[in-house]
Amino acid sequence: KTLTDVELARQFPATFLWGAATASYQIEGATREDGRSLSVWDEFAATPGKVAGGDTGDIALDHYHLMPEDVKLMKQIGLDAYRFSIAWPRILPDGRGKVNEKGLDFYDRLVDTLLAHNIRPFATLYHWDLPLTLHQQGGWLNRDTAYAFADYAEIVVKRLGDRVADWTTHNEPWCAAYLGYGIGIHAPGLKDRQSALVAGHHLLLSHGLAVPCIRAHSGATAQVGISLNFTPAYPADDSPETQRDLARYDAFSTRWFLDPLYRGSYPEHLFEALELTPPPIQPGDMEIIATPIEFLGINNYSRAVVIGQPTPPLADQCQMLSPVPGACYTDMAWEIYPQALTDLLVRLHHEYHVPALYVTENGAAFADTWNGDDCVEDAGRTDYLRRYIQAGARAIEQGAPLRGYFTWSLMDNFEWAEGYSKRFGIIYIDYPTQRRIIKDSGRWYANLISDFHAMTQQQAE
Ligand code: GBH
Repeated sequence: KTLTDVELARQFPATFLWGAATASYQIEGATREDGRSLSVWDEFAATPGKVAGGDTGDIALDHYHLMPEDVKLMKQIGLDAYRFSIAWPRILPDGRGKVNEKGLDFYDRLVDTLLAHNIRPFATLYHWDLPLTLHQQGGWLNRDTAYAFADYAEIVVKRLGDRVADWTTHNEPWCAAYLGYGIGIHAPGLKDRQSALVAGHHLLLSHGLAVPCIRAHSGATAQVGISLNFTPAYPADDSPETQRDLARYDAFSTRWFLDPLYRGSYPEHLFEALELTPPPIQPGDMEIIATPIEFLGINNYSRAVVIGQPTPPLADQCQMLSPVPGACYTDMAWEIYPQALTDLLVRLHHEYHVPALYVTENGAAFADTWNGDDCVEDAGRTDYLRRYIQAGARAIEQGAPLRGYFTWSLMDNFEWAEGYSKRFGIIYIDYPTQRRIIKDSGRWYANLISDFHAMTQQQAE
């Protein structure tokens, strides 16, 4: 049953945080300004055939210059928190060594502007824009990159840690490893499945190495986490083949990164199921990776439906049912299935005992159009958000420690290999003029947040 917005707001505890998320390369532009060096995504996007329409992040939404206006929009929507990422090549043009103060200055201004508007900053240290110089030294295939990342984390936290309490090391290392090194649809565009395992291990190691650096240089309240992408898998039927393939797919898509972080080991049989050899794990690595963290970030958009095969397929090549008869899809052809978010949060609570969870990304791409006035109708997105937020409430009811929700995304942006063709924002961007228009879904979200605050205010009185 659908709740009214006030009823929906009432499902959440008073301390719940409502936010929106973005990432540096997807919004900032100004890729050659103030000492920023290039990242693997600058090079990838400049390579013909890699990104739809030949789009690049060169200008993007020009957030680097329009940041104050964008923070005002966040305030207008009433966000409690804003999740953004920091571009490593702005801070360390060579990936390590000499610090570029102007790069740090930008995030310093962003954080101060957020705090002046009473918006809590959630900073992500890595959302895929690896400095090109590090890539030329092997990138995530080189173990040294993990140590360079910990040094970079320390530099950033030393500068912002007096004002930023909430830190995420990585965004979706699964994507960085598998899409970037395994199948090459993301930067740096390598197509070698074995390399994906190596990159994945070094990404995990870099996370574990960075955690104590962040704590050491941040205020006493530092909350450190990581964001993983989850596409929960369901069986298409109840055959034993389907059960078997489902378990293989789950190990690859969900547990590859989750198990090392929370159980200190890779899923049993993962490497056999991929027909690959284990990555180079040195003594002590798994302990470093499993260093306790304060929260887990959940990025969830959709689900997968697995159909078993007569002979077991490679774990990353399981057969999916698509389209699911009767199901609804977004513009990314991702199925809308809010129950998967409830199931996932409850599973992480029961099976992994994660002490705190945030939804760090959830949202929908739709082909929005703007006809020149001050509104954009996107009823499909509002409906999507309402249903997924309600799914979050159901997980809380079942005991999941969900502390906040960040929608993806604050604004339409550079959707990686899809370029600007896919719009995820609750704010519309008219790219030729850089005009921002709050969509109907953004107005709806603003109302939900204000209903929520009216309720908590009342409870306090
Ligand atoms: C996130 O990636 C990113 O963090 C963010 O930057 C991006 O803009 C946003 O989501 C929207 O894409 O291929 O049907 O099996 C999400 C990437 C999406 C990767 C789901 C795995 C599996 C769906 N993930 N995808 S499917």
